[in-house]
Amino acid sequence: MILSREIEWAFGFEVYPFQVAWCNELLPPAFHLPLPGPTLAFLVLSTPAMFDQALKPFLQSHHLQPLTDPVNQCVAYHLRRVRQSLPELQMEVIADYEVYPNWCPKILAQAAAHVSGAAYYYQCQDVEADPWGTQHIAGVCIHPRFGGLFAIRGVVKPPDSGPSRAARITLLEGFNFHWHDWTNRDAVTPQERYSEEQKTYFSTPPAQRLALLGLAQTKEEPSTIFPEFPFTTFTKKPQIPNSARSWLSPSVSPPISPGP
Ligand code: B12
Repeated sequence: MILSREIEWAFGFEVYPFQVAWCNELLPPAFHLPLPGPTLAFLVLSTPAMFDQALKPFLQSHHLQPLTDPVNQCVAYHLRRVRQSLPELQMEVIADYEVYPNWCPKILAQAAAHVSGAAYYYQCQDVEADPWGTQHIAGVCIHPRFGGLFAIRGVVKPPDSGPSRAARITLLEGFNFHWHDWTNRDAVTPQERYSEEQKTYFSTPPAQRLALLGLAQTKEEPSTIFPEFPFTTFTKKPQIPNSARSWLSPSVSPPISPGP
């Protein structure tokens, strides 16, 4: 996941996907995330490493600018940086401290952490015959690796609208009717592409792929269960002819070919 790669490994954050409905189904409407149930959202939390990996460099690089709330400004800076580096995702962020005018939090961070699997939210209802009576007991999230040493920073969500109807039709028709020309694989600009060689391999019917690789084989009866994927058994030791040696030999790199 691009979002994780951008902020997790180098800066001490973790990112967990969840479906909005998982959270909203547990909450009264006042606390619902303002998104359709099927929307995919991401919970972002900071780990102990964030202090050294993100906050300290942030403080050093921003020493000339006014800092009123360093940690929140640092988190906002990193999420803004990710958003700018991935403009096509049009990400929106709801921070843990954001509230509506009536002071209701915009996200219930602990419930979102629980449903995303980031942390387990222990509440008084998890204690059988709880001993607190009417006293208010706040719940607490426990992270499987960091215990209580983490903080939930917010929820990242895609735009409410999503791709247009026309774009969805193009995508689905591309996959169903034009999959062989590979263009539908570029629905999002890929960061890495299949080489022409790899495309040739995956464009070849499975039954002919071993031959493409130059692996000698003798076909026995094809499977009648999946006739389009005939089952073959090796009866000879595979041999590598010259044509395939450059594909299979670790000492020879495959030729670099430009993307489509
Ligand atoms: C308001 C708030 C406070 C208030 C009130 C605290 C309270 N819990 O009542 C004050 C200012 C006192 C406070 C203090 C602290 N807070 Co505070 N606070 C928040 C905040 C902004 C909102 C919490 C809230 O209002 N919840 C509303 C109540 C009603 O929600 P609820 O109790 O979870 O009830 C819902 C669930 O039960 C749900 N539900 C029902 N059934 C089910 C079933 C399941 C399975 C699930 C998942 C849910 C669910 O429905 C209920 C709603 O109807 C959150 C951040 C956020 N955006 O969520 C941080 C947050 C809870 N606080 C946090 C922390 C760390 C603290 C402090 C330790 C800070 C400090 N260093 O002093 C102290 C601890 C004091 C304490 N004992 O709570 C962390 C908790 C982290 C964790 N590990 O759980 C949070 C998540 C902030 C963060 N960024 O990480 N806090």
